[in-house]
Amino acid sequence: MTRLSLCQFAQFREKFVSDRVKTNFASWFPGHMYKGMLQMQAKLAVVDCIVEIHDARIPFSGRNPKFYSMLSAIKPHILVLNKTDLADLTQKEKIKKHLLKESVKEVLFTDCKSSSKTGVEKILPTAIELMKDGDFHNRLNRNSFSLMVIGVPNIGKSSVINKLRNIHLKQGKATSVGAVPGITKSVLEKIKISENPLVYLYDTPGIMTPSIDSFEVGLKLALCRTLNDSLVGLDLMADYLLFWLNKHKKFKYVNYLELNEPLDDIRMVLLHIAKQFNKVQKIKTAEDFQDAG
Ligand SMILES: Nc1nc2c(ncn2[C@@H]2O[C@H](COP(=O)(O)OP(=O)(O)OP(=O)(O)O)[C@@H](O)[C@H]2O)c(=O)[nH]1
Ligand SMILES: [Mg+2]
Repeated sequence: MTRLSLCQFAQFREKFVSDRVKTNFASWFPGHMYKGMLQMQAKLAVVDCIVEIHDARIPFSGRNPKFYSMLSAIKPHILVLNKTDLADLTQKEKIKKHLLKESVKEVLFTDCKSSSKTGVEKILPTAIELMKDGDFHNRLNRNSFSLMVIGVPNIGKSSVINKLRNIHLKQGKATSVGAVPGITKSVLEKIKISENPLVYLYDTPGIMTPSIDSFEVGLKLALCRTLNDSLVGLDLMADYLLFWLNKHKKFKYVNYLELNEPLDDIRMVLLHIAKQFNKVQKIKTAEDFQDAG
């Protein structure tokens, strides 16, 4: 039987159960996030449009509800789903339709790792178009207008800003990017991203939703690296990923890890990987000690 047919017949867990279901994801709300939220609210008066960045792999999970209630309810709000290079977007139109039902006025898809078609080039024209619906003409009479980029940690906010600056001003990095959550720690001074019209942008710290009420949402956020791994535990994250891949019939991992068949027990997968990389350690059992004695 081929690997593919084994995938079709395999039986998997229907529910994800863990004895660590009480993991307190909400405990990761460091002081800089609280301070950042206050700074963002204080800047609202001078902001014309909110650009919320989120991870395209989890379009329906983990967005911070405080963003809609406190920030976007009074300003036009664009949702940018970033990291599309890592996401399955076969249902793109469906995702968009669903998200447009909320307070969001437009949904865009971006990939900051790509050097050509990134989608980032659509952000500024979309923001300008949205302003036209409001008192845009009054705004145009002003010297400049400002956008604020918001989102949960490590989602690519600073990367999008640097791309925007590169596209519209042909200038280099203006704000720091890093692979771990919590790189941007405060609302930064305005960064120029376009000359004509004159547009500035505020980068903000990633603000985690203060209460992650669902265990699975917490695990999804952790797998997208918006939470620190140490808070959740790598073994738990790996187990949930395996459960999710099997549940959604995504079996590429079988070939990738050179397994003979899909597995539902993370310990078997980890054992296989350990053997593959020769990361096994011999340990003495009680019997070995008896033999030696
Ligand atoms: N694969 C992929 N990685 C991306 C993309 N955009 C950003 N990244 C990576 O994601 C990580 C976080 O990027 P940042 O721009 O620092 O994210 P941030 O939201 O500003 O993070 P904080 O300031 O910590 O909240 C970095 O390692 C980036 O290189 C993307 O479109 N695709
Ligand atoms: Mg940042």
